Amino acid sequence: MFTRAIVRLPCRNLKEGLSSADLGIPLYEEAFSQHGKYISALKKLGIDVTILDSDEQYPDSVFIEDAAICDREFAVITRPGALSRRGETEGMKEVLGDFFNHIEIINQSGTLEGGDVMKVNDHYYVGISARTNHKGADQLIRVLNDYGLTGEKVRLAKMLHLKTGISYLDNDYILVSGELAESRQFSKFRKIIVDPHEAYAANSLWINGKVLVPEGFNDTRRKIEKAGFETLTLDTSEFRKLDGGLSCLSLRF
Ligand code: CIR
Repeated sequence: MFTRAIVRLPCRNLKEGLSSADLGIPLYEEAFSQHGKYISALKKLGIDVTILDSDEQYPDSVFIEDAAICDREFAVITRPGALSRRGETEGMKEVLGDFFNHIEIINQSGTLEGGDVMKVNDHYYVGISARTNHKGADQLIRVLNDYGLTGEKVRLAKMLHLKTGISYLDNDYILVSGELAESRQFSKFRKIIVDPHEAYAANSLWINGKVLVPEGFNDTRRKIEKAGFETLTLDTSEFRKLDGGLSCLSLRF
């Protein structure tokens, strides 16, 4: 169960964010409204949401998930692999200091983005991607070990982040697409396979018994419901234009 989340408001400069989506330029007003509905949904699920001011310096800063990893006892400040995003972690120490006594840091020359980090019970999967390198992943796994947790690396060929293609729901279910669907590393899980035409919905978000699913991906939503989960849909179309999904928009703990 999660009790808290931290989000950062989208900035007007959002249109300058990194993208490979080819879905057009995100509209600030629309993005702001979608973000507001995301916050409301979290609150309805019992989450106490801390809302950080927007940061015009960093167009992608709304995707706050990439700037930190939050566990129960400790948080880790990442070191984004995307140079335009590296400064997003400035100030995170103060923000996280309100909630955590232990704050760890990923150091040079490791890189790590939170989108590459998926927790399943006491074990973490860490994607090796264009954004997260072996040194960053190894540093994180050492930190996890220090706190009695474990981690393993997952090599990614095409995906932006690990959680672009996989989400752990609950009860041993993973939602998975593309290159990860056949991976032996996830063979022990019960799988909900996301069809290629709905690949974006592989980034769905389990929160306190419900699964948030991006709007417009009905095949995937139905599959999740068939597996016994209640769903709630949210429009994230403006964030999708920047390759961002539901998990990217918050830190949850
Ligand atoms: C980026 O390319 O870094 C952003 N435009 C999207 C980040 C999405 N974050 C995530 O999947 N955790």
